[in-house]
Amino acid sequence: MTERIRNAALRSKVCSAEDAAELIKNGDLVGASGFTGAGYPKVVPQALAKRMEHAHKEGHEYRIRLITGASTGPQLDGELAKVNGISFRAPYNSDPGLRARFNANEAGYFDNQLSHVAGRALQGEYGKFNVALIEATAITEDGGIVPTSSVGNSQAFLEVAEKVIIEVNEWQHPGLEGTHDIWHGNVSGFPGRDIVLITRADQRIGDTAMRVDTSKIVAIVHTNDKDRNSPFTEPDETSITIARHLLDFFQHEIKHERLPPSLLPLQSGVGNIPNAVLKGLNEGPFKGLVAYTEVIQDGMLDMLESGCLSVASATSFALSPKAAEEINNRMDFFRSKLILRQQDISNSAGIIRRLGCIAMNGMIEADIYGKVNSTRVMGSRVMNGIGGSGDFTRNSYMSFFLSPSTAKDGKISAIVPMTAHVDHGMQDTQIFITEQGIADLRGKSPVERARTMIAKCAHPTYRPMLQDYLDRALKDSYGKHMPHLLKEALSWHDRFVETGTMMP
Ligand code: 0RQ
Repeated sequence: MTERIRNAALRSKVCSAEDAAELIKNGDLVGASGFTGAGYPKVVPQALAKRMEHAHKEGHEYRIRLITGASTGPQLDGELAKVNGISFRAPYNSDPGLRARFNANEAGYFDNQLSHVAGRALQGEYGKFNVALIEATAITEDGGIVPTSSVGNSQAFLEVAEKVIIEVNEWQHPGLEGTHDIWHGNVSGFPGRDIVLITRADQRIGDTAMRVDTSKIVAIVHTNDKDRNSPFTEPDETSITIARHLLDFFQHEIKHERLPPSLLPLQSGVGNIPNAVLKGLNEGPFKGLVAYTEVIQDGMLDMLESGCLSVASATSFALSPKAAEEINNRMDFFRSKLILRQQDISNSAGIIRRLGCIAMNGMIEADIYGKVNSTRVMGSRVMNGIGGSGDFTRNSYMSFFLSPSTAKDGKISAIVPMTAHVDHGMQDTQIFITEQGIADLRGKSPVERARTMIAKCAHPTYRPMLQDYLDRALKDSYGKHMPHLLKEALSWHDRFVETGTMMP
């Protein structure tokens, strides 16, 4: 513990998780570390959940408002959801138990764009932060807080919170110290933000630790508990086909000099399709690639290993248990090639535009004109949240949505007449890829976009239905610029809710 808490004065703050949890009161606004199942506090939330359960049994309200970097893990979102201990949550969640609470309207939720959260916290949008609950690898001699496997919004929470509770987690490799790049300029405060001078993905501009007024630290808890680390799933046939289309498209763009041979800084979501894309990139002819993204996943480690990728800049890891072990065993090799930044820097619109990133994200559904719903199934049931897909889709040099053309064994078409919710307007979207093909919508009018989307991306089962909709809309729509039959546009969703399939 002495090695991990190097500031002698702060050692007097060490206490049990139960004692630390007692400092979090009913109604408190808590800013916690954590992003895609990495670097979130683990033992204090579990102790807090027990206190909440007890209070609820006694008939007392005991719930918090919780803001994080992005998704956390079962020890935080999962445990608090079980006891209905979260009254409001932002900006991203993937815990199934908490999702069920949102969808039953038993907990409030708002999925901010991930780059906005630190700024919104500083502006007071969420209210006054009572507590920052932050996981750390170590506390330095001068009181610097070294993050763990994610940075997220922790620096902003340390600034705005009245009280700070730190979990020093010995499961996190001590060699993580040095991978972080924490910039102490005015990133998201207002007015007069500083220019964040990142002009290359591999550039370090900051410090390796976060700063806090140490008099605010009220508790330090020792932990030894692992990150969520979801198992890696091998890409299936659909994902491999989608990845192959994308890699062919890259070659085509290079041939037409719209992309350089080393491509551009890559942003990639997590899951089966990104896994297949990263595997394909690693096996393909591309060399000297860099990633400027939110999360570093297994495939990126393989690319660093082979030399295909020279650096991965993100705000978090999102690794399988096997890859987490690999990184721990070979920290010396990986350390110089990984940079973890605050999420208002990893997802900064200005930097994404300056670097000219390539954005690759998944979606729930797109409509024939290329509007995208990333978050709400049938317009009303939230899945995860917009995450960083908005930050990267709007600001990248080139942006892709990659998705199977159907969901739920073909009962749902991912290409619909009109999306039941919109996260990305058609002015922000460019290229769509399904296992059926590539719809390059750049430079096209709405009607041309619709014809291309239907022909290239829709599943053959739904293609004639979409074509029929467009043909009739072209005849009967109020306006013929972006034709719609308003009474029918959402009927596919309605039919699914009524009958369990979009097929008539
Ligand atoms: O549901 O789990 O019940 O089977 O959505 O779908 O096909 O496994 O795909 O894991 O890539 O997720 C949009 C959710 C896709 C994700 C989304 C159902 C499907 C399944 C998952 P089940 P798949 P993925 C980087 C960028 C927003 C945030 C983002 C996401 C489940 O990509 O959350 O991009 N994106 N962040 O059955 C009904 C449809 C459906 C559908 C899929 N049309 N209708 N259900 N599903 N399409 C990371 C961060 O920002 C942190």
